[in-house]
Amino acid sequence: MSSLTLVSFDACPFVQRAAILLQEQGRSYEITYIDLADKPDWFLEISPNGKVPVLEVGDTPLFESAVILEYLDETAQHGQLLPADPIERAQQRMWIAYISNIMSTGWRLQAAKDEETARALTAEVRGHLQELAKNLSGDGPYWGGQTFTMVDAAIAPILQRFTWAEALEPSLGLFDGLSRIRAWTDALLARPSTTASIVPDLGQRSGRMLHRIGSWVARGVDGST
Ligand SMILES: N[C@@H](CCC(=O)N[C@@H](CS)C(=O)NCC(=O)O)C(=O)O
Repeated sequence: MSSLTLVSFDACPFVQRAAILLQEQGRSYEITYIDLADKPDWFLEISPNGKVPVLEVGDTPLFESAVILEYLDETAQHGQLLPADPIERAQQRMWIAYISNIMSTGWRLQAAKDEETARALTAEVRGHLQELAKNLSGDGPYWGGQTFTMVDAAIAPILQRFTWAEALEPSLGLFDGLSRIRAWTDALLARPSTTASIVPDLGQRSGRMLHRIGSWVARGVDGST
């Protein structure tokens, strides 16, 4: 089996998707952290978009988090997450693509520099969460019911960031009236794979980083440390 190295920026939710799946699979892997503000040449050679994550499988670099998730699933020793049925597989892929769009909107919300923009983006995010709620399995706590799925691995990082944003600015009401999404979030954040997929204190560190870039949501954070 080839060695696995995840090229990471510690605050990146797209990297975290891959880390969650690696943790769920119990696979051993290395992490190499890079500074996105000063990307090393070796990284730009293996990442055409200049983005993390990259998963190095031996000497072969793979980029795009959703593709990395599928590679990891296809090479799992046991317990593949994507279903065998082609329609069900396609459905999980389509919701993962939908969630990737929410991640982009979610980042713009966290980084928004004024209240009006932050609230408009919150409304947009909440619309997407309502759409997801309509499609959540009835018997929870996960996307498909009792069993953790690829969709769960793909969404946990952004739901975690929404809880951090909500803690910084409760008036956003990101989860208001969305009890099923909140219960799903709680179940995902309680999984050891989610805890192990990030560096300790990432919530506080993200708050400080957002403060330093002028985020309205994080305006009250002490960004000095
Ligand atoms: N579609 C990509 C998005 C990855 C992405 O946006 N990564 C960000 C960090 S969270 C990045 O590397 N940004 C660096 C840049 O754009 O210069 C994926 O799913 O892997």
